[in-house]
Amino acid sequence: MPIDYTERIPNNVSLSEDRRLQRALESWQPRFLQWWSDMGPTLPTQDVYLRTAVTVGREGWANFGRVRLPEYRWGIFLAERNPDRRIAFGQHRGEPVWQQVPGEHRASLQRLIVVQGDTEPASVEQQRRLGQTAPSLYDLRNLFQVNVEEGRHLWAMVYLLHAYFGRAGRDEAEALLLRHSGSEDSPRILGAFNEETPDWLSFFMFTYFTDRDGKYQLGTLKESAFDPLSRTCEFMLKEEAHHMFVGTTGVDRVVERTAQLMREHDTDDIAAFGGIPLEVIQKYLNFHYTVSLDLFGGETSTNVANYFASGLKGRWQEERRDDDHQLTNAVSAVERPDGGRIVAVELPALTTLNHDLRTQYISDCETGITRWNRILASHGIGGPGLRLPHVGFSRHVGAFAGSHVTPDGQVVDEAAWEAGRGRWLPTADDKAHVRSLMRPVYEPGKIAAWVAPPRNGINGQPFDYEYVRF
Ligand code: BYC
Repeated sequence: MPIDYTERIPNNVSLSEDRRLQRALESWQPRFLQWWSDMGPTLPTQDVYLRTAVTVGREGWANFGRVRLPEYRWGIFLAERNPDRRIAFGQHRGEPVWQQVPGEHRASLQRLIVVQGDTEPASVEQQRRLGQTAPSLYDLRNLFQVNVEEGRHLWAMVYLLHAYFGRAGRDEAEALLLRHSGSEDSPRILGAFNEETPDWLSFFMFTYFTDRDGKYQLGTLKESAFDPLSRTCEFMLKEEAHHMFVGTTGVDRVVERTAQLMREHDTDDIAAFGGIPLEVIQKYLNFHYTVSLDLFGGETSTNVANYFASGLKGRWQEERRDDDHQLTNAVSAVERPDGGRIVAVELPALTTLNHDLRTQYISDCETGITRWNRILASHGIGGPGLRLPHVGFSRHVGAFAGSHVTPDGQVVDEAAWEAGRGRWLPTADDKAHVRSLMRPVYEPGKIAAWVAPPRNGINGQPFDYEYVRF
C-alpha cells in the first residue's frame, strides 16, 4: 500500500476508511504540532534538506528535498502485511499473528507501547538546543533529520494507542505530550531520557549508544505476535539505521580529529589546542554506555518472561535462533555481584531475556570500539585505546545497582569508587571544556576545529552543500 500524501495525516493504513479514528488522530495532530513548537528544535531555520518516507518497500523508500521543519509530513507508515505470518515464539508459537489486541494482554501491550512511545519525544526534547552549536551545516541537517524521525516514531506509537486501545489509549497518547525530559513533576519514563544532551559529543554518544538500545528494543517488538506493532517497528528500524550512522560516524570524526591533534602537537593534552582529549572521549563513552545498559531493565525480570511466553516481545532475531523458541527448560548464566566478587549464576532462561538482549547489544557496541581504535592506530596511537567499561560499572538498574564496580570490573567500596569517579566519568571541568568548543559553524563547507569533516555528504550531495538555509 503506497503512502497517501493527499491526506492531512499521510498514511498507508487507509485512515480515511475509519472516520472515528481519523478524527481522533486529527485532533491529536495540532497538539503534536504545539508540542513540536514548544519543545522541539529552538534554532529558527528557513528550510532543511531532509528525507521523507514515500513508500515502505525495500528499495528507494524515501525522497530528499528542502522542507520547512514545522511542515514536515509526519505520518503513519507500517511495513507491508504478510498474510501468512505466524507467531514465532512462546506459548502461542505457530498460531496466526493477532490483528487485534487479546483482552488478557491489553495492559502489558499498552505498557510496552507507552514506554517505547515515551522515548521518542524525549530525545527531541533532550536535543532541542543543539542546533545553536552545530559544528557544520551537514551536522545540523543530520540533527534535524533525527529529530523529525523521532517525532514520526511518536506518531507510530500514538497510532497504535488510538487505533487499538480505545479511551485508555487516547489518554496515554495525550500524556506522551505532557511528560517532559528532565521535568521534576512529570519526567520521561526511562532514566536515560531524563539526562541532558547539552553538547555534540553527548549527541554522538547518545545516537551511538542510546539509539542502539532503540534498535534492539524495536527488534524485539518487531517479533511481537501483535502484528500492527510488529509492522510499525519494522519500518521504524529502517529509519533508525541513519540515526546510528550519525552516532558511529560522529564519534569516528571526533576520534579522528583528536588523533590528528595528538600527532600534530605530540601530546595527549590537546585541550589547549581546541580538541577533545581521548580521556574525555572515554569518560563520555562510559557515561552514555552505562545509562544505555540501564535501559534494558533488570538482568532478571518476570515482566520479560511473561512478555515472551505470551508472545508480546520476542528475542533479537528470534527466527534465526536454533532452539525451541519457548525456553521452557533452558537455563542461562547471568553475572551479579556477591560480596566483593562478581559471580555467574544459572537461572531459567525465560527470566533472563533482558540480559540476553543486552548481551547482543554489547557485542554490537564492541564494533564501534574496534573501528575507533583502528582510527587511532592509523595515526600511530597505540596503547589501550578506547574500551567499553565492565557491565557492572556505574549502574542504577538491575543486579549491579547499589554496588561499586570499577570500569575494569573490580568491586570496591564506596569511598574508593568515589575517589575514582573523576577519572571515569565526565567532571564539571571536562563538561565545561567540551561546552567551550561548541560554537556554531553555519557556513557551507566549513567545520568546527574539534571534529573532522565527514567522508561523504548526504544523498550524494557534497559536504559544502547548503543543507540548511536560514
Ligand atoms: N528507568 O522488570 P524490569 C529508543 C522499570 S530506546 C526507569 O527489569 P522490564 C530510543 C520497568 O519499566 C528503546 N525505570 O523491567 C532511543 C519496570 O517498571 P514497572 C525504548 C525502569 O519490564 C533513542 C520496573 O523498572 N524501548 O527507542 O523487564 C532515541 C522493573 O524493571 C528502567 C523500550 O524500552 C529505567 N532504565 O524491562 C529515541 C521497549 N528500566 O513495569 C528512542 C519497551 C526498568 O514495574 N520497554 N524500569 O512499573 C520494555 O521492553 C521494558 O519496559 C524495559 C524494562 C526493557 C524498559
